[in-house]
Amino acid sequence: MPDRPATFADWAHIAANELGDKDPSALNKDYGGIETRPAYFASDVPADAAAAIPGQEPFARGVRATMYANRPWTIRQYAGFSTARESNAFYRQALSEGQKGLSVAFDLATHRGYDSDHPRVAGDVGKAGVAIDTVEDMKALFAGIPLNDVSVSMTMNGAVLPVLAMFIVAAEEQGVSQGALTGTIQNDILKEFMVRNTYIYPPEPSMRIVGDIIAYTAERMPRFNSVSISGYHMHEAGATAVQELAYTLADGREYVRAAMRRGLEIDRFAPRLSFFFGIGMNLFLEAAKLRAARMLWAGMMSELGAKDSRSKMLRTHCQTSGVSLTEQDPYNNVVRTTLEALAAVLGGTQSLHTNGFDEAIALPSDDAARIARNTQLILQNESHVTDVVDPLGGSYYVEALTAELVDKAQQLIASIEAEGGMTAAVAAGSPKLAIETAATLKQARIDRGEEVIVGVNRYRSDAAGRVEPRIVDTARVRAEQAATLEAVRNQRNDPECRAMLAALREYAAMNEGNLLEAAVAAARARATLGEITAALEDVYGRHVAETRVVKGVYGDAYRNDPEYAALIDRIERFASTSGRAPSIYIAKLGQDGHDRGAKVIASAFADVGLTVHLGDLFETPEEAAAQAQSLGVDAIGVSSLAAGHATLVPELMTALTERGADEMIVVVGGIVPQQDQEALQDAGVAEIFGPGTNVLAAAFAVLDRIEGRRSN
Ligand code: 2CP
Repeated sequence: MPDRPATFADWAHIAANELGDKDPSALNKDYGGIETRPAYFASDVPADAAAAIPGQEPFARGVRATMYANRPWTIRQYAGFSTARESNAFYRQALSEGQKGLSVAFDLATHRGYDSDHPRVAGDVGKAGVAIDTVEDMKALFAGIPLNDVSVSMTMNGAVLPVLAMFIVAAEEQGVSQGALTGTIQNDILKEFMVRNTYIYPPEPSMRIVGDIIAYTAERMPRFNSVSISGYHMHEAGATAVQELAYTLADGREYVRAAMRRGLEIDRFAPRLSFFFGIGMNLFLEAAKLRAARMLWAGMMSELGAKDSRSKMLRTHCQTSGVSLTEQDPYNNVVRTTLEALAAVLGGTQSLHTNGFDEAIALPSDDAARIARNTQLILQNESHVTDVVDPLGGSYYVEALTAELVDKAQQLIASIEAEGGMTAAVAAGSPKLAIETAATLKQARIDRGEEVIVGVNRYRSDAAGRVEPRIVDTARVRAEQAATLEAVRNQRNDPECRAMLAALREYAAMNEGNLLEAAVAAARARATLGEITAALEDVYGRHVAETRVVKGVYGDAYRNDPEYAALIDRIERFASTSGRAPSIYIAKLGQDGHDRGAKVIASAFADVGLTVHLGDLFETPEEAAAQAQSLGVDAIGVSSLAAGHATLVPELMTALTERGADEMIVVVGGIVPQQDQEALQDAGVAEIFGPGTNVLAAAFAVLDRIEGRRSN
């Protein structure tokens, strides 16, 4: 028997035989500021890890002593599309097939507080979620689903007041009191300003709304989770694990402080704060991330004065990563999702969504949704991963990784604190820029093949299967919603409804009362989602984000690359013959706030020498056409992730023609299903760049088009 535990040096000595001249550090990996070695030993495990017990602070090994051995995680699939009636049928089917909780996806118009008949949302209704305009829609959404029994999560941030109010009223009219409701509202506005972009009001009044909801639910809805503090969207926007941890927990601290400032006692509301993380393909890193998150939160809450152990428990939902899914060879996504789900489970999640394999293209089809759900059922019922609590506990590597993540995240959290906390950092834009830098760097690594994606930048197959995505007919959904809206407006007691909206406006203007309480009264009087939102908009205004683009990151990653040099050279030649660089206007149309793709393209195109103008979010086609024309650009690049392109891009082409600007080249990048591609090409779109497109290749193609037009 050896007389002491092995060390890395012992291993390096043995490994030298296999490494030849190579130093062992050549096998190290960098996971966004976390450097791993190829082997770990007992000496790498911090002393406190050996003493950790599941269910005990700081909860590295899980928030419950028995975890899945006693109760498995909740299978909670995020879903919703087109009308409330169709989504309701989908939910009922899912519950009958083994799903345990509901998670509602709202459409883009609802997120941004517009009724379905508002002119700004022509391309957005029923896209990426279900359209909800009134209490009648909410009642239809949950018809036949007992709300005192099934827990319901609602992903809503901007229009959180009307949506939660309508949920409360719909339950009340189903005979379920608000005190009996179980579930979660996302209500995490800070990350909206950072990455997700479905904000409505400016940060300060938005934080008041979060506080009002925390206060209201703490008093009247004790089983309801008041915030789902979300790192998922940061993960999807390209954040490193350390960034996701630090920014999410710093957001959490900000909400706690906001609630405490208004006089709430921490242990009254903190047990009902919950979390939400994204889970990508780095299996052990992602599992360690959840362990680290729990340790960080327990420490943070103790510092803030929490005494109740439940206040210090980080309970979380997880979702497998949408951006890890590929349009190419889509059945590979089943494998990816399974691995990510395993990471979430090994990390100790409370609730989980697994993506459908066709979600890189559109909303999941029935088949994809069933397989996604079955992935979790198989993990729970066949894999035996639920039998033992925290099976990774004590792994030299995972324990060391957990400690390293805690350490690095703490450093970043301290730097946010030095900036004045997360609200100040968000206002200054530093976390957003840091995430965009990480995303651009990652894109460059993928484009250069340093990060392998099977079926995309390596091992491509011509035999790869195709999928038939679910298509939502926006025009039909919009017409149905408009009819219901009209009926509700005709049947309600108008003076009463107006009085309730006036009271809501008054609460906001005078900074008194509870806005959720006033919104519930307005919803009961059948005020619509758009009217409730507009009442507050009268007081608070609508937030317009400043658009900034990361510089130099893509270019630095490509230094000395011959293809990159050839592109730069070609652009320089263009500039010297034309007297100016080729130019492009990057547009986001409609209410789709996913701007990662637009930002990465804008940044990379600017680095290669194009003149790039990044448009504001949420433009109408007419607004984008006018902007592009006034800037005199050669091309418009539309970035589309939520399917509005089918309506909005043809409208853009018409607007350009009407303005006499139809020589402008239009390209579209993002998620464009095969079915839509032909229609867009017929409308005059020059190029369509799907997910996984190499950015340099896209730049060459755009340049070809611009130069081709000039030589014609
Ligand atoms: C749990 N329980 C147990 C055990 N484990 N009891 C005994 N032994 C155990 N081992 C109890 C809990 O205490 C709880 O009861 C009940 O069982 C349910 O467990 P839970 O762990 O609270 O699970 P949950 O009800 O599913 O809640 C999970 C979360 C919640 C994370 C706390 O916030 C949640 O469901 N979040 C989902 C968020 C979501 O769906 N987001 C969608 C994002 P008590 O309650 O009585 O204590 S969509 C994302 C898209 C991409 C977007 O944002 O755009």
